[in-house]
Amino acid sequence: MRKLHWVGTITLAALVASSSLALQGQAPPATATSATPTSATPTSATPKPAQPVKAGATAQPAKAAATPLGVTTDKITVPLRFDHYYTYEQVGEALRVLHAAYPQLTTIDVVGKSEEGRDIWAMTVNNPKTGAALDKPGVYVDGNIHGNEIQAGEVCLSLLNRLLTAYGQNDQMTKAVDRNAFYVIPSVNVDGRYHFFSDPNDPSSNRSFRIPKDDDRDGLIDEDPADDLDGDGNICTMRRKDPFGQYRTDPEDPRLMIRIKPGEKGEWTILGEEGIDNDGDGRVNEDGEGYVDGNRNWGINWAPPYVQAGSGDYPFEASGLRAIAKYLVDRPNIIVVFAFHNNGGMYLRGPSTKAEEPMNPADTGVYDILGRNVEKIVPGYRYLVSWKDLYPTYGDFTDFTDNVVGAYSFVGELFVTETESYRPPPKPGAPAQPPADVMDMMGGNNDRERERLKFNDYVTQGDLYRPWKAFKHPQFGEVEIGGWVKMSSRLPHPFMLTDLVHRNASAVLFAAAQTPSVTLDVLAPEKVDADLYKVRVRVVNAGSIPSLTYNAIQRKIHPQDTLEVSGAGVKVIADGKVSGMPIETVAYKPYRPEVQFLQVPGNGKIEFEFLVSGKGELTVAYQSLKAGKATKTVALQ
Ligand SMILES: [Ca+2]
Ligand SMILES: [Ca+2]
Ligand SMILES: [Ca+2]
Ligand SMILES: [Ca+2]
Ligand SMILES: [Zn+2]
Repeated sequence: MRKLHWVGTITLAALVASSSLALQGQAPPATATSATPTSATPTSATPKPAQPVKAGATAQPAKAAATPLGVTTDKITVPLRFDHYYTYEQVGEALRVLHAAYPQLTTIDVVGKSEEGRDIWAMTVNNPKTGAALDKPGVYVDGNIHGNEIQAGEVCLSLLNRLLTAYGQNDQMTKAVDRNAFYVIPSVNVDGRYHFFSDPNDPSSNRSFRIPKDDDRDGLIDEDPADDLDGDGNICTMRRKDPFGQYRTDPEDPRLMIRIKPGEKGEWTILGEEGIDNDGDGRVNEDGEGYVDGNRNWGINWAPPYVQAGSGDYPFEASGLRAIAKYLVDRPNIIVVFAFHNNGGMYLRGPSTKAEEPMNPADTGVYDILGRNVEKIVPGYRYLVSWKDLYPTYGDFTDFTDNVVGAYSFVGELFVTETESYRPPPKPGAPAQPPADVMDMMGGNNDRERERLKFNDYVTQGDLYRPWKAFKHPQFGEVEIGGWVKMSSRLPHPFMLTDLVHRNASAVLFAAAQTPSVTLDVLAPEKVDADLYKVRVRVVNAGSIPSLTYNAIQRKIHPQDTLEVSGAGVKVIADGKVSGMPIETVAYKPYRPEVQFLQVPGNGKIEFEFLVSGKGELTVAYQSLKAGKATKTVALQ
């Protein structure tokens, strides 16, 4: 999710618990110093401020947390498996084993370093035998800019795994590897990925880049994160028996609570997320890790934190984002971008703010081709417009890739909790309902929660939910701790992961297949006079995506494609673009007739007529930043 902690699992309890605690962090475990497989010493680690802890407010020493659900210690081998999640180190290992298996088709780059000194890896898939990567339409895919949104990384790995393991076996994959350059960064927020696995978390915490911020403006930095009091590796919810509380036990499922109506007797007070008041300021868990949101910190259309929380003190404050920005502008062939997040089942396109409307309608048409097909590739996911259908955002990634990289850009919000359980189809004629999660948030009824608990009980055999358990809290006394575990709610249970990653990687593969595929036709020169020839050149694009976005042309982001006619014994007298049907006209170009500037529309063509004098060989060369090159030679005789 891009902004709200719109947890699919939101219970009323969790909603209340998190509403005042939008920016959560974790207590760093004693062993949380970063260890990277390739760099022994974190170079630019930001020192963690001392945690001021008042006497009597020490969290219970957490016992070693169990391995998170879906994490394996098995050796990573090719083909990659997607019945488990990959820790930060395992993402690196997965890239290394893919590279070892397909050294001729892959390269691994360290794009940059994170705040804690971890490597940010990119894998390029390109077949050098069919040309240099920069000469092919580039497809960029990343994930996990939000530290907790880990399955985005598995989608990236799944894409790589599919392209490589099916190369030479499956015609579409062979064509994709031969025709496109794929640039894949499975984890953008590498510190976030590391800490999500290693630290206690809830499904929505640990999103931030590791840039300490004083969220509550008390002069201390990250001084009061959530605390894993029972040491189970999860940050759950705390509640206390209270006859004056605002909640009572849900009679249909005693694990759930219902807000009391006026006149009803209360039974529970919800104390919020698991933790203590570390700094003794009377508030619990009010200043956790960060908060700098990587998807609000890009150097375009940026707004400061008083406009939009988490945007950082200045654009590109996060070192990883600076590195990735450079990586992208160094690869101007990129024309398609997918950035994966969780959750909600959405493919969002820009613009990110209303002020950027209207989008060029020709670009909208291209997005519609991609988006409407992606909806069919990933059932239940919706193709939406970012600012209008969700909310406006400033300084976000796809605004950067739309307007600086000149790429058709999507945010993929992975996973819909509704896929976990069966819902009867609506009765014919019944009014359309918002998604069940939204209904629960609005209406505070527990229907959806009960469904999810059944899924937990009968399909995951209890993996996803911790039943309430008594705990002696140093500040609140007798409390209970329970609720959804960190590997729930926004992440599919591992048994559902294979399907999710394959379908969403297929969305990328569909878009890749639509990238411009430009060919040149030089029709036979027509002799119009002694030594004077009419040469008709047709540039055809078999992809749905044009050779340059209309936005890029409008904003002059990139040079347009060129079509150049040359030859030792020839001189171009005039040339012009052919238009009009059925009667054609040629609009002659006043200067430098030997070169034309153009864009080749998707599923379309563009034609030029050159008037050439002389004899001998004539070469027509097409060159595009994003659609590659093509050359044809004809003889004038
Ligand atoms: Ca603070
Ligand atoms: Ca816990
Ligand atoms: Ca506090
Ligand atoms: Ca705390
Ligand atoms: Zn996100």
